[in-house]
Amino acid sequence: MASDADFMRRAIELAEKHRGRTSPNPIVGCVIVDKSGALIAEGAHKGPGEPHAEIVALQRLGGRAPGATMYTTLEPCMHHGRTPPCAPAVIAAGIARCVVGSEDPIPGHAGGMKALRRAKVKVARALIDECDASNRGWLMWARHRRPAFTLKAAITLDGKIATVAGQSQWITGKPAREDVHRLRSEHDAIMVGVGTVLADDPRLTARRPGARNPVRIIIDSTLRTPSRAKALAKGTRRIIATTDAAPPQRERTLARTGAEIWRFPVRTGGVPLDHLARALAEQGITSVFVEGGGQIHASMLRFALADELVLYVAPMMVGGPSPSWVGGEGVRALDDAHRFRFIETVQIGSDLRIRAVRGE
Ligand code: AOF
Ligand code: ZN
Repeated sequence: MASDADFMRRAIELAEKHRGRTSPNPIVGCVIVDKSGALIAEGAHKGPGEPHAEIVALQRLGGRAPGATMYTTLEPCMHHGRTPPCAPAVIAAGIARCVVGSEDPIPGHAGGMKALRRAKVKVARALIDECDASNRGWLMWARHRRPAFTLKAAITLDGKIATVAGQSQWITGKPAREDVHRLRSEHDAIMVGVGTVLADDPRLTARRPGARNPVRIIIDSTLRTPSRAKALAKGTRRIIATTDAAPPQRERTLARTGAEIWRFPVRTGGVPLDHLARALAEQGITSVFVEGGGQIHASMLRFALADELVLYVAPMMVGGPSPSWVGGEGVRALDDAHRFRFIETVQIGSDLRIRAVRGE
């Protein structure tokens, strides 16, 4: 007999197929199981304006599923948004039991579980942590009105991103680099500092078959980005986040590339990343993949915006005073260290991928 967890795992799998394409909506999956324990319908949410996962699954059954159990990775909603509310449709279909993963944190959208109980639908929970993890970006955006940030770096065993002569291509092997392209396509935006643009001239695209390209963001407090930078090539939206200290002439030149120039008040330490995070959230950006360099990573830590780390570690060492992946002033006391908790280590080709989230 398959368990609640098994069916919820299938619902998460259905949701995952649409990762990177639903913002500013969550990814959501749903399965319906009849009284004999047979899976009779599946559904997933494809993006804004598209029907919610619960509705997709119910539609497969003509909107009727008397006595059945529904598994949904997110609490059925109670609001008229781009589409009608789900909880009343679940009740009307005759669902007897609804197993929910994440709670909906948006006031006005939530309340689905309560409405179901009131209508005598049994409500249970399963795989809450897994469902929450599947929508880390969206939950951060919904609760705190900022995107979730993932800091990425490809490093040597001694934590470096280049040799003393500045050589950095390539530290990690091809499989690890392909994995980066997958992660790029799963985030709403990619962000780098102008130092990285000047040093590597990255394209910041997700070069994978069928991949969707994220918004590109360059942090550049004085607008040193060359207008011919590859990261400014036409395609998806390009944002240069700068400060009032940047020369207006540079702004005019860069605006001609079609990039948006976002000016923020000058503060010590360059672009105020907390303001930027709020502004990005207002544009419906729920997840940002930060690819360095060391100054940006250091600032992300300082602004307490480093939610997750993805480090690709190559089995090599370069030694010497070459830069490590986090720059800045550094802390003096271990008590002031930024702490994380490992959530994964896997080998990809000959490299390791280490993932960690902010520790308590
Ligand atoms: C989704 N997909 O499968 C479920 C969602 O205005 P809308 O119609 O696009 O609704 C988006 C909100 O609906 C979303 O923020 C969340 O609170 C709720 N549930 N959303 O996009 C789904 N079940
Ligand atoms: Zn809904």
